[in-house]
Parts: sequence; C-alpha cells; structure tokens
Amino acid sequence: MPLTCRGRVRGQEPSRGDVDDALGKFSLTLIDSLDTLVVLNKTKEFEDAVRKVLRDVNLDNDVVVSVFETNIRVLGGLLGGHSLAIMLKEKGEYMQWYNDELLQMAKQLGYKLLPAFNTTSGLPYPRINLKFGIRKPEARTGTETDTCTACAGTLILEFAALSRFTGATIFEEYARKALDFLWEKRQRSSNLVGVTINIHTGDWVRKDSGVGAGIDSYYEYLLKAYVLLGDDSFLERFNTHYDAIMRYISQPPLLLDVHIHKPMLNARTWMDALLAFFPGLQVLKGDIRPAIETHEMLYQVIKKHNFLPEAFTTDFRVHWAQHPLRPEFAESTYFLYKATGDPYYLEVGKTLIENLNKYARVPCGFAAMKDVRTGSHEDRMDSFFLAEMFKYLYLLFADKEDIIFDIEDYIFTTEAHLLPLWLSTTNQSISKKNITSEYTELDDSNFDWTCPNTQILFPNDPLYAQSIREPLKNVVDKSCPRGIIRVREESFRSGAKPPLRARDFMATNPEHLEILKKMGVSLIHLKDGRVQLVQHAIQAASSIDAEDGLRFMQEMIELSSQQQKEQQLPPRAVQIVSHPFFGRVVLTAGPAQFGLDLSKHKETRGFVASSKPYNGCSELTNPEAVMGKIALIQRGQCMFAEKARNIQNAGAIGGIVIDDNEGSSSDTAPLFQMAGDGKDTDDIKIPMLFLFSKEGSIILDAIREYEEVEVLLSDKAKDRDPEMENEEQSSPENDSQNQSDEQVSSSSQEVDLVDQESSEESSLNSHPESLSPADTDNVASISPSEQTSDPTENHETTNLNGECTDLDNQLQEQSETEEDSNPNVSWGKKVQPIDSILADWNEDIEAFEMMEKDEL
Ligand code: DMJ
Repeated sequence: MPLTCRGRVRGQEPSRGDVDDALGKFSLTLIDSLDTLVVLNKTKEFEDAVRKVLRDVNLDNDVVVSVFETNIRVLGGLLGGHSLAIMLKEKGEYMQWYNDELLQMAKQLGYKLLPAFNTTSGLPYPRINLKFGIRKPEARTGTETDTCTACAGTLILEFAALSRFTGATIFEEYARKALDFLWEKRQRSSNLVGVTINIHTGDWVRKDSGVGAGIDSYYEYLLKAYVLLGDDSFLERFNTHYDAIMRYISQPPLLLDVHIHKPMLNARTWMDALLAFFPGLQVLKGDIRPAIETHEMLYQVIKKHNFLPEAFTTDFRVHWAQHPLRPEFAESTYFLYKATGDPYYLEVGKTLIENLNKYARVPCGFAAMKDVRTGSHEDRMDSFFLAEMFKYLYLLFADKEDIIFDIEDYIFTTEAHLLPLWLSTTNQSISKKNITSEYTELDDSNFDWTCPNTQILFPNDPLYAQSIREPLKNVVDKSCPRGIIRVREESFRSGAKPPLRARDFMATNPEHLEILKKMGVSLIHLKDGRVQLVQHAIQAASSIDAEDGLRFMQEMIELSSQQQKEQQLPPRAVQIVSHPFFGRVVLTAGPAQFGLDLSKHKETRGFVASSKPYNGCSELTNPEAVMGKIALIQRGQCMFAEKARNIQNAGAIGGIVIDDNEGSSSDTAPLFQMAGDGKDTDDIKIPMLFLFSKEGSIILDAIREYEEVEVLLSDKAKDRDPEMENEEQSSPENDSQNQSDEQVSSSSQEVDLVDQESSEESSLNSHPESLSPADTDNVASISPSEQTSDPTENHETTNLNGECTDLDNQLQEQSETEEDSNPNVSWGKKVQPIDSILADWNEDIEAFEMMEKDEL
C-alpha cells in the first residue's frame, strides 16, 4: 500500500472483492519478486529474500484464495526462485547453502491446490481454502459453478515444472486434463472459446470471446507449453485457435471480442488493457506484422492518457479509467524489440519509465492510477508490478553482459517467472500426445509472417517495422467514433441495406419502427411518457433479422452506458505538493455540484487547516486559522453547501470534506458528487472536494508529521517532477500565503452570503467506475434519440474533410434536452432493477438460441 506505506494484509483492510483473492497471507509480493532480484543482478538481496521466505511464509492459512492467482504468482514465484537459486548455486558463489527448500515449499503448495481439481470435468474450482481445501464446511468455498477460461487453462507451465522438478507426475497430469477438456469444449464451428465455463457441465456461461480478460493466458500457455514441453498437440491447438483469432477477433489494429457462435458479430465496442500482452505472444509465434500494428495502436492510447486505461473504446476514449500498473504493454514492447531490434521500442520503454516516475512514483513505491484522466492514485501496488513490469523494463535496456545468466535458456510464465527450458527433457513420464485426430492442417496464408527471426526474413530492410507503424501514426487522434462494425460486411457490399444502428434510431421514424418490428423488437410506450424496447427474437422475420435485432439491442445498451458515463462529472484530484511529497501523492476526490468548477478554472493551491467546529456546520471559531487556506471539514450533521458557506465566510479559499465513516476509501466505495441543498448555490464561489476517510487521513497524518501541508485541488494532477521540488524550494512559504490571500480577497468580493437552515446532506451517487467493464455490459441507461428535433443531431457524422464531429457533445446535448427511451432498460432516474434487465436480456438470448436450434 504505497500511499499509507503499509503491507496489505487480507482481513485487516476493507474487502475490495475478487481482487483480494490473490492475497493469502503468504507474503505475495516477496515471493512474486524473487526472480526479479536475480534478473536485476541483486544477488545478495535475492539470497536474503529467499531466507525470509523460508523463515516467515506460512502456506497453511485459513484464507480462500484464487487458484489461478496462487498458481501464477506464488507457485510460479517459488519455482522461478528455485530455478535461479539452483543456477546460482551451480555457479559456486551464492546460495551455496540452498537445498531445494523453495521447491519443497512449491510442492507443499501444489498439493494444497490439488483438491480444486476434484470435478468430473477436471476443470478446477476457481477458489480454494489454503487450510481446509474445498468441500469441508469450514472451507467457505466449493459451491462455485463457473470459472474463467484463463483460470482453468493457465496451469500447465507451473504444474509441469513442479512435476518435472520433483518427479511427482500428478501436477502435470491434472493441468493437462483441464487443458484437454477446454480443447474438447471449444466452439467447433468457430474454434473459439468463451470467457467463462461451467466447471461441472462444460457449458459456456459467457459466450463472448477475445484475447483479453478471462481468456488471455489460456492461449499464451498453449504456445508456451509447446515451447517448454515440446508436445506437438499444444502447438496444433494453439495454431487452430490462432487461426480463429486472426479470422474473427483481429480487426487490425484492433482486437475486438466476438460471439463464439456468431463470430462475425462483435460482442462489444471496447477493448481491455489485458489484451496488450497479445503482440508479445504474436512475436513468440512469429507473426510480427499484426503485433507491430496492435502495439502501435496501444502506444498511441498510452501517449494520450500516460497509461493504458483498463478499458477503452474502439474510438479510443476511456471506458474504464483505472490503471493498476499492468505490465502487459511493457512485455510486448520487450518482445517486439527483441524481434525487430528497432530502437523505436527503446524510446517506447523510455516513455513508460518516465511516466511511471512522473505520475506513479510515491514515497513508498509506485501507486496504481485510480483514474488516468485525473492522475489520482489508489493505495495499491500489485505484486505483478515487481514481478513483471520491473523485469521487462530492465530486460528491454539490458545488454547480454548485464544479466548474470543466459535469459534465452528460460521461458517466461504469464507472471514473468523464469522456468528453465531443460525441463523439456527431464522426467518426461507423461506420454506426449502426437497430432490430435481432429487436427486439420491449416491454410498457410495465416502464417505468412511466421519466421524464426525477422533478421532472416527482412535482412535488408531495417525500416520494416517503421513502414508498418507509419500508416497508424494518427489512428488514435484522427479516429472517428466507431460503433459496432463488421456486421455481415459481405452482404452490404453486395448492395443490401446496412442494418439500423442504435445511434440512428428515432422513435418517430415510421421506417425505423418497421425495421424494429422485423427484428422482433417491440416498442412499449410507458404511462410516464418513456418508451421501452424489448426484443423477442422469436418474433423476428428471419434469423438474420433476429441477429440484427440482437446487435441493435446490444448497441443500444452500449450507447446508453456510454451516455450515462458522459453525463457524470469525472472525479477530481487532491495533490499534496509540499515537502516531502512534492506532488507525488494524488488522492481521488469527489466533485461538488456547486462552487468553483475545477474543470473550467485553474486549479486552487493552498495550505490546509482544520476548521473548528470540525463539522463546519456553524460559524467557524478559528477563522484566522483557515483564512487564505483550504479548510478541512468533516462530513455529517449538515449539508455540504452549508459547510462550504461557513468556511467561505471564514475566508477559506477551498474546502475538503473528509468522510466521517471511518475506514471508507475510494478503493472500496463508489465516489459521488456532493449535491447542493436544493436551493440556489451560486453564492458558493470556492472549490469543494470530497475525500473518503482513508484518503483524508493521509492528509491528516501529513499535518501531524509535517505541520505545514500544501495541496493542489484540480481536475487533473499537475506534473510532478523535480520542477515541483524546485518550485517549493524557491518559493518561501509566505509566497504561497500571499497568493492565497489574493485569491481570497478576489473570491470574497464576489461572495454573496446566504444563511441556510441546517438539514440533512444529500448526495448523488455517480461514480463512473463503480462497475467493472464486465458489469457494465448488460446494463444501460440512455437519453432517447430525439423524436422531433433535427435527426442529424443523433448521428455519428464525419464531415467532408474527414474530421470527426464531437459525438460526445452531441450526446451531452441530447442528454440535457431529452427524456427517456430505452432498449429493454429504463432511463434517467427511474432505473429498471438490474435483475429484471438481466432476466429480460437472458430471456431474449435464450429465445434466440432456441430459434437457432430450431433452425438447425
Ligand atoms: C498478471 O498477473 C499476469 O500477467 C496475468 O496473466 C494477467 N495479468 C496480470 C497483470 O496485469
């Protein structure tokens, strides 16, 4: 926890949900970073770290952990540590005392994970209790029915290594069985796999398919299992899937999820950050061209936001603004540099390092970005940051002599742990599968770019990679908003009318209503004037129309979720700029619906002071203390607007309301906007921001320690770098005091004070990132396409110069002026319960599937 400078101990911090399943009270970060120390030539530190692991780590904790995360981070970490420990021992200088202790620990952990495989399918349960396993009542797990494909398909490297290192074949057998089952269950006509699968029946639960979240490392492990174990069947499976990926999911430079049964139908209009590993995998496969293209597209998104947001739309807008310092893009950059030798990739690496130092580095480590748009932090530094990011960035710039062993003798697991390639010839007790009976030789055209090495393929063309990147140079900046694309392209080319797009739909257009009817979509006029759209695929004129209807509904939902986000005020940033923080700590703050709008005005900077009374609900008794400063006030007992008026009266230049609910944090609670008091709040001129208790206590602790604490309130954190330190050193404290005084006098002239009665606070819950990308899929709320105004207002438009019109503004305008219209969801404040939306949606999908079956 790099902001509060503590370790995160499961159970001692508020639960963050699934993400905590990686924590098993087993010193995760220490184990995950063991082999990084050796790569970075910190051999002495490695030796110390191994001793600490052996001395302190307990694997027998009563904690429910993720089987996948425990495998890739802990088992992988122990095995990577063991691999390098024996390498060092053999060299004769370090680790001479080492006697396979890490391997013994890995074996103990391996046996702890085995009960998870006790299913008829052989697919593991997603979670296990380290002490009690699966079934026992005290285990608190074992009732799950689903797991993700990557969760079940990312075991073979670690499990096979464990078997081969120890001679205990059971681990490799179990991992192979799970992979065999997934292969059997692939959708036979598309050769794709879905995101989640029922571990008992093998039915696909989520039938969307991409190369990012939920599937990613399943593909990675098929190819790497072939490399490590030399078993042809893994390569054949990988090639079969790869062919399908390139046919359906790859839409260069994009990689877009599709439906496994209808692979020409895109499943969403956004991409997640996890797919950034894919160019690296393509390099390993030898398919350099699309790797260069996708990597370039991702790099441009990064240049725009400093980091890759967790999810971004096909027109490169932020869909989910968090960035937990994921390493995938650095990983791909490393592999592309190795393959091409193009110094461009060193420049890319330099940018990544500069951004990390500039925006993420805090006194106790590197903090995840809570929101790439504001630059605010989250008190979190996941173990993969040291396991992967450090390793790949170091290796990118390292010469062969910088590394004390030959990195080419090892394969990287998905967590970048190193396993020696000599394992392929050790303890091969499991019979290799030869060509699977179902394997059909693939058309070679997909592998045109497959090669042992680009130096051989393009020996006289050092500009090869550049020539591929060049046409994509402006792909992000010049991109026009795209909706769902590539729907039955062939039929449009042959003259058929393209299907109705959600963005174009107008409920007053008779032609549109006719199309809806054909697609099986009915329009219901609700009593309150809203309209609701419901699709019954079975009522569609044909299966093609039903498919169009499904796509239309999905587009509507995506559009509405987009609009909902656009209507929300983004979070703000509170940046601590005084010594010793120098702008490095940025806290996520909620905005207010009143007072100075920080997105329109320059930021406000000033020292902080607690108000008396601390709740700010009456005239302040310490106006001299808050005069010209940013007042800290506790939430509760009166309205936010009243607090603002009281501190403004006392001469404060801004206010930070700190939550009175102890332990609350923006990591675990959705941020909200502070609402006004229902009356005119134009008299409030100062900026007001809200901090949850944990973020607030970072400021309060800083005051206790350093007394004078200066902060910057803004919509986006200011660059923090030596400049800020210099600024601080050259501007004596009273400079900023003077500046603050000026601000106060100008703002107080404009202040028109109004007395308010005390009443209860109200707030508008509007955290844009409170749903994960997966959560947002089926739920939406949208302003209707207008039924009377100029139809062009609702269109995605490109003018004759090819420049994009600002769709965001159009949508914003729409949302301000229009009432509700809806595809099976409700608009505005009257939101249909999620369960009912999902039920309707599932009903539609079931009907659609039923219809498909009938057709067959
Ligand atoms: C890592 O833990 C692994 O790379 C995993 O396969 C997915 N991604 C995370 C980091 O983003």
